[in-house]
Amino acid sequence: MKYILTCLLFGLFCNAFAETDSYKVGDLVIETPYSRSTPPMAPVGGGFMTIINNGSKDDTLISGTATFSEAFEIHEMSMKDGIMKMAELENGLTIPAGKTVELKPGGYHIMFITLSEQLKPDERRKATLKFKKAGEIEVEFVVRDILKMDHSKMDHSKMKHSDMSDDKMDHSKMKMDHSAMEAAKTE
Ligand SMILES: [Cu+2]
Repeated sequence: MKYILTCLLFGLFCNAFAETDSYKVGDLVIETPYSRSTPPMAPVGGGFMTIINNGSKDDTLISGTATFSEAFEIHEMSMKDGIMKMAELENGLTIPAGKTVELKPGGYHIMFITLSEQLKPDERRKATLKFKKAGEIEVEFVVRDILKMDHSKMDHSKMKHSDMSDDKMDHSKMKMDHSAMEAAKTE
């Protein structure tokens, strides 16, 4: 009864909780793959998930393919000297033995480059993840409405907006994520 009441009070949280998707491949568990909705004609989209390695050996997310984009890249976003930078992880993303790695906005993420279709809220999009040891697995990315996202989890404190002026932005690397950033600005 308490649980139900809590759910009524925190409808949003419970809703997200109920949508947990979980996939297993080898010693890995992939939880809640999701993507952020994109505006029409946006060239790129971002993909996020949690990867748990229950094995005794490290594994690596080396590549993947998506049914809705030309390329699938593994990226890292980080703050360096007050500047947001995004770079492809050319050797893939290591999932250490016994550890959990989270792909989330502002950190590691999948970049779907040259989208062949718009990512609309609540739709699901298929993609295949390739791991060095565990092999391949097809997962579905649930598209979350970027306008309804939980901002408390996005850690805005680390995004210094004053530092994001055009002259300081590393355009060579940031260009690809502009669609997402523009969408965020309209909130
Ligand atoms: Cu990226």
